[in-house]
Amino acid sequence: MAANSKEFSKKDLLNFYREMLLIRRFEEKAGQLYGMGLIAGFCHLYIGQEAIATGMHSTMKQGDKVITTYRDHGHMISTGSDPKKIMAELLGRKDGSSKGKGGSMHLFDLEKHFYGGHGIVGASVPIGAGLAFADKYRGNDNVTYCYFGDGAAHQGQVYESFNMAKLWNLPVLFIIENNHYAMGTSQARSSSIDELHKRGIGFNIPGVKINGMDVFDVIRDGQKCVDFVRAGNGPMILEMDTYRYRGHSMSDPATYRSKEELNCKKEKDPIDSLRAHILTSKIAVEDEIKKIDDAIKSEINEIVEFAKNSPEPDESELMTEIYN
Ligand SMILES: Cc1ncc(C[n+]2csc(CCOP(=O)(O)OP(=O)(O)O)c2C)c(N)n1
Ligand SMILES: [Mg+2]
Repeated sequence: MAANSKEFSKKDLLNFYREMLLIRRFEEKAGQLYGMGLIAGFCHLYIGQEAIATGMHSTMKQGDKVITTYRDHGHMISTGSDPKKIMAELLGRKDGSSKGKGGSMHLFDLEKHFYGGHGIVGASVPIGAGLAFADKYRGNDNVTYCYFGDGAAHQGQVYESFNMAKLWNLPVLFIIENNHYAMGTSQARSSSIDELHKRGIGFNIPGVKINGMDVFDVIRDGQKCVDFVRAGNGPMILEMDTYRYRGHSMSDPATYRSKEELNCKKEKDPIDSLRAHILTSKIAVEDEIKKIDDAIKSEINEIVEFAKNSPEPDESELMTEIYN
């Protein structure tokens, strides 16, 4: 793990571990519930990418905004939004964060400044630039954390947004979660360059590549970018080098990549590495880690019970809050 882990207190380290594990277990449970037919429609898991949401979240201050893609459960959990409401949303229940009418891809929590959950590839980028414009217009120093994937990084609307974001020096972090696949298409087959953080050169937007599998690297390098953007220097591009351990969505057996590749990436599991670091550096003992693991197991059970016990939305809600 990165050397700067020493800068954090034991409490911080255990909190990073707790949050990443909560996201992991939440996602594993969502996968199971999908298999049991309790979740319908699309569902994209964040397993493998947890260090990014957790690490970047730790650099946020009150009023900062988050917007992301359909792979959104982990980002919303990391804003401190109630996971019970998120699970209820996945199950299409009344107590879900979008009243059970949005589902996995359309999570939302205004109170936590979480602006979705967007199913259209690339759509989080112009909307994210718009959120940053609003903060600049209001004259505060908040920053928008705008997430999208390596596949989305080829979308035209991304570059229109880059141009405006730099022209107006908007306080936005364009965070590319490069998990190296866009559905089944590898980055190598679809991108003219390897280094997506360089995609801002033509717009005069600086970019950096960050190891997205190590929460300390994400925090250390991410914080520098946040400071730069918060100080009024305009947007930055953060390319997070990461990997998703499951298929693109629930219907994807992921046959386009080899077992060797997957196993090699699993050796860098961000949660396993953090756990190993905590133990080998004697920050905590096995027993303390086990207590956290057990507490999360119980929390997940409560989350699922809450979601299952929530009723389906009333029929009278069928035509409310929708475009028609
Ligand atoms: C405009 C648009 N085109 C195509 C799709 C279908 N689609 C859904 S996800 C996806 C791949 C996106 O990959 P990436 O941006 O790398 O994100 P990841 O799923 O890896 O997180 C595609 C092509 C879509 N939802 N929207
Ligand atoms: Mg991808």
